Amino acid sequence: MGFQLSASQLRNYHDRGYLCLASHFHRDEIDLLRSTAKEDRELENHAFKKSDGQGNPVSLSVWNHPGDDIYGMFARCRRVVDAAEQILGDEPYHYHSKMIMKEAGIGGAWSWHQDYGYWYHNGILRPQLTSCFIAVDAATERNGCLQVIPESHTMGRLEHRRVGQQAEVEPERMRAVLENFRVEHIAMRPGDVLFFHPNLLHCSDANHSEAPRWSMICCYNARSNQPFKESHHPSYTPLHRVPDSTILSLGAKGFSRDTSGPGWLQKETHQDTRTTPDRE
Ligand SMILES: O=C(O)CCC(=O)C(=O)O
Repeated sequence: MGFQLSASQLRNYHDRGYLCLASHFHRDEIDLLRSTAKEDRELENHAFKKSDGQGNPVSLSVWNHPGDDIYGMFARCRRVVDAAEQILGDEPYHYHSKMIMKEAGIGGAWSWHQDYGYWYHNGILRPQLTSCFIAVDAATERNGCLQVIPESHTMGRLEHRRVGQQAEVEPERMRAVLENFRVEHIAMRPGDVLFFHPNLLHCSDANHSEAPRWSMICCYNARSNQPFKESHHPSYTPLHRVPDSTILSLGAKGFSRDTSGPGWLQKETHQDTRTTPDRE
């Protein structure tokens, strides 16, 4: 194994439902991802907007398979995949990645939710997945950093309902959670990462600042937890890990125009499962 979390880091993840790793990516690596992504017309062409129910759009691109581009190097590098393997206690496979483009002044909010609130509907039996949130831009309270409720993953999967074009935890329960648990704002510098459990409650505010807040989130499922039915995200597909050094040696390679592509998700597909109440 090329990268190892310490026993106390793993314990923190399992106890609190998340783990922050400061400067997990070096400055030149994250600068390369940022400059490539912000110039990448394919990434932009596949972006779709969802209303946040508060008057602002949430803009994101979602793809299923990591390729040989810079995004694939981040999603396949040992610093991420080996950590995911330790967290899951099983071989991880790539479930999907997304770029969240929370633009200055307009980027929308995300309501309180658990990712397993909707992945459950994709035929996944156990919450044995993990997400790696990579700060591409700095994330602060002002530009809508992620907020989490430590230990909320121990509540199990909660009921969700539709708000705008998103899913959120049913309000009566969410009010009780907020009265009894502490909210933590996860301020991050570019290159910091946050691994989090699929039942961890999280949300983020709209971006009312002048600073964009882009982030890339890579999600992994355990091989033994592959879905029992087909959905818009893949079942087990071997993940070819790359050495960390390939990020810089590859350079500024964005998405290609290849017709097969990385398995882009369309707005309709993504909305279907995430926001339709009777499928939540
Ligand atoms: O980027 C954010 O602020 C939240 C993203 C999120 O919650 C999600 O993709 O499930």
